[in-house]
Amino acid sequence: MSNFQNRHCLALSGGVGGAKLALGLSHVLPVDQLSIVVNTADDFDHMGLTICPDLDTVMYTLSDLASKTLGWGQQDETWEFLEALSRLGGEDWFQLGDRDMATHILRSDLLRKGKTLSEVTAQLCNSLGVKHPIYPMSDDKVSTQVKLKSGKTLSFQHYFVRDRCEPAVSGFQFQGMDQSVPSVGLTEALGRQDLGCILICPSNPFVSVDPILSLPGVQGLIDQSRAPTIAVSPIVAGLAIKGPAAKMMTELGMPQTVLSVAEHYQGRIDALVIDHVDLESKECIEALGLKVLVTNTVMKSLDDRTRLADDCLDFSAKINA
Ligand code: FO1
Repeated sequence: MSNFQNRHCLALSGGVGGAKLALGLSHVLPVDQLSIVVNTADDFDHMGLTICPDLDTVMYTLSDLASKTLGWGQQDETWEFLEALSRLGGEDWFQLGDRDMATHILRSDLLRKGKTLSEVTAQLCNSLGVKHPIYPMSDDKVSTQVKLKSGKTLSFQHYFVRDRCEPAVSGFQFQGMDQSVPSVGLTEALGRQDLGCILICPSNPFVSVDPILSLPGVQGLIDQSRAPTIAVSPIVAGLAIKGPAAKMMTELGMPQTVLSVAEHYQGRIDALVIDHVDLESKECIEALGLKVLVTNTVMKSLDDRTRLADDCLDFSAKINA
């Protein structure tokens, strides 16, 4: 157990990378000392269903239902629905497993009946035995639009799944952001007197973390909080462990380095956690005024996840001291 004492940790997470650290945190912190706030700007309406990929990845990961190979959806999945859909000529580019479909159908039904996304998330998590609270970043609709160098704009899932992240990006736009407010779970966590750290999990800075930090009022609440904001770099030795973050950096004219991550978050974080392989970047990141923790940030095993969680909590305790 880290010397984080009985403080509260607010973890900000996107999909796969974030979910891994969220799992590690859930193994080292009791239920009342952890809030996990998840990006919902990847969400989209697909065939009348409201799909929430990052919420589902975190929920499935904490309930041990997550696919061990795909990084999304459920393990031991079957695909009868998708095959039947294909036979009917339906849109099968977004692969929906049979068990996963139950989540989308129930969530969509509850939302249609007037429940908020926070209420639905709490109900689904409760049903799956997830004890640590998972909150959507907002109950309002925010949709990431990917601006392409070709001048076109794609919805996020069209970019990420249908077009397999191939088109070169020039920027991002969060549709609906100005009309959205942070969820109660997020605002309450940020207002806690016992908040020990705001931990940005190793998710894509542009499309998973920025939507959360860009919500009206969130940066102000972060600035008011005494808790340090610590980000875990999703880039290790110039590569994104998973997903298009490194490719996006190149297309945005940024070197694929941990220093680029530090510069992207500069002014919004107090510290950055980087991997041993990026040790030589420590000084130039500290020169930006950031504190740096160098540790193993590649999470292959559950031990890796819990160790990184402990390291981040100890690091925040040292910053708080
Ligand atoms: N990602 C893919 O690359 N291909 C898919 O067919 C796919 C289906 C899918 C279904 C449900 C779900 O919750 C996520 C799914 N994802 C798929 C992943 C999803 O697009 C990404 O995880 C996030 O949007 C990015 O973090």
